[in-house]
Amino acid sequence: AKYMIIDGIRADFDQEKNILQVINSVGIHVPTLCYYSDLSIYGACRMCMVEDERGNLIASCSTPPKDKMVIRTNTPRLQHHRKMILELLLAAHCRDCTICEKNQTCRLQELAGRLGLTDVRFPNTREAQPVDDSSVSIVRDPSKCILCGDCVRVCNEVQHVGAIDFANRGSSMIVTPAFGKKLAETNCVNCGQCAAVCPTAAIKVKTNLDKVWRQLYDPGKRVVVQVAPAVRVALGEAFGLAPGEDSIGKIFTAIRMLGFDAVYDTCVGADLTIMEEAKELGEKLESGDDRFPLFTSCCPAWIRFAETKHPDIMPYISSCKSPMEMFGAVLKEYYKDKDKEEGKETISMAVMPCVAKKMEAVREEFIRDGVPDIDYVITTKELIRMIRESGIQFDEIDPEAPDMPFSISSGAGVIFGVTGGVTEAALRRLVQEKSTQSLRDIKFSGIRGMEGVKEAVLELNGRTLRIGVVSGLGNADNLIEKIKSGEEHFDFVEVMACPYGCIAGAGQPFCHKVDKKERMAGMYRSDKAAPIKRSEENPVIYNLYHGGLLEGREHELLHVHYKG
Ligand code: HC0
Ligand code: SF4
Repeated sequence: AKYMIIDGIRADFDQEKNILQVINSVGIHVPTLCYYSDLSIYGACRMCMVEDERGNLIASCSTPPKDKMVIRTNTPRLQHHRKMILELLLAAHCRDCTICEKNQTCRLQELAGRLGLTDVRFPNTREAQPVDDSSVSIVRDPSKCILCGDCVRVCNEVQHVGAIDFANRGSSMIVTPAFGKKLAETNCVNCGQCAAVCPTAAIKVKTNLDKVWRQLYDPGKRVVVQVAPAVRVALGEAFGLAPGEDSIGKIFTAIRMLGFDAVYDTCVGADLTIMEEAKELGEKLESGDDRFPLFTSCCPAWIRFAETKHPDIMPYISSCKSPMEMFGAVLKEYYKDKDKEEGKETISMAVMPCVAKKMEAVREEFIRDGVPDIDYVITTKELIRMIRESGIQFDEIDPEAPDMPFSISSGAGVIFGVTGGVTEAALRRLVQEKSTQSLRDIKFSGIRGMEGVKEAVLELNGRTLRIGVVSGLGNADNLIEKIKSGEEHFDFVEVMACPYGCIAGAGQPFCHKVDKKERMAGMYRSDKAAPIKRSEENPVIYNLYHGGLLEGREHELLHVHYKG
């Protein structure tokens, strides 16, 4: 085996792409700011320097390991070097840490603490920069940017959007949309992945917590809230639970303690989506029109991406609203008469792992008679802030159930939150043979797993179905090009804008790939524990369609025609 000697410790290596990964494997975490293992290596921050036998300084993130290499990670020179870089960065950085949203989660702040910095010996070189809050999802504050470039790379390489880039040279270099535009004037799809990788608060998620608190304290308002599938496996991380541990019951309890009037699970909306989307797929397969597949429609960043980059495929995107919007419409209808009787106004909120949902909620297509079906979207992280602020001890509270009459959802609804989940849920609905074996066949067809592109061929009701599952818009972009060129052919394609799906949405607490894997496993565990596996077996859904408020109103309440 190949090996390196790191601070006197022998470290075997094999597939590791760079020295940094080998160092990690022996339990040493070299400080880094611009290294994010899912992206290409940029090597901008020079923080991860190590020293070789001859005293050369090497950037460990961008140097491949060599057999029998000897390096040291902690020497007087390295210590001096790291402190100096950090001081230079801090000299050019706004230092209002105590009132910064990233306080205690900022990686720059963390490093300053870790290296014991107590002084910055350089004059402040920061130029005041205007804040860009034009987007409904994202706020850019260039005065907090350390030019690590992670946002630029995620937007270009992973998402194929390219809404932001470096501009200018030398000391006036900044990250900005082209031609000094505001973010809202670009083709940004509001996926928030730039904010998810930003180590500081230079790109952050826009918050509307002030307004949410005001609604909660207003006696004239009935504030109801739905919680998205993927929130359950990530929120607990902020309170010491392991990634992937399902804390949905505690989340319901905490939400009630915060003063919300009713709490629901978006998985009910997902069950509704499956009813409509599976029907649409069935009809499409019948029709014989198979030039393009049916694309899923539940991810709003994907919809934006299709509108801006592939408008010609819009007719092939499912007409189903997302689960959040379906459920939002149902809830507004459900409370209509009650509101009149009680002289109240129902405010419909959603807790989402996603920041594009903030944009979806304000789209004109989801505003009926001047009233939006979803009034406010907050992220998992914003709910964490509310819980912290109110002093609720999340680890100590007991789990509760969601409110009647929408208190039951299926396992199919839960797995919407991982890549491949929507497809699996739809197939469970479509397959005629409702057996444990058919559940298993679908599970092992190739649609599960962490890969950004998955393809599956499945026998369904006597015909062969070709399925594509992609997460990350760059993967979607490549797949669409292949479909257009005739190189690939599918009947159904699921797209989620965030790599791995909603579990890794930009509204979730920051985590690395290993933890995302845990979150994914947690979603499948929750499905396994669910007494109902298929959307059509959910009695709540049955009641809504049969003599319930959806009867004859499916088209109006559950479908959408995007105006582009
Ligand atoms: Fe998702 Fe959804 S699964 S997009 O990833 O479809 O945000 O969790 O809520 O709407 O259900 C996000 C997660 C949702 C929606 C659902 C879908
Ligand atoms: Fe790019 Fe997504 Fe950030 Fe918009 S939100 S700038 S599309 S990474």
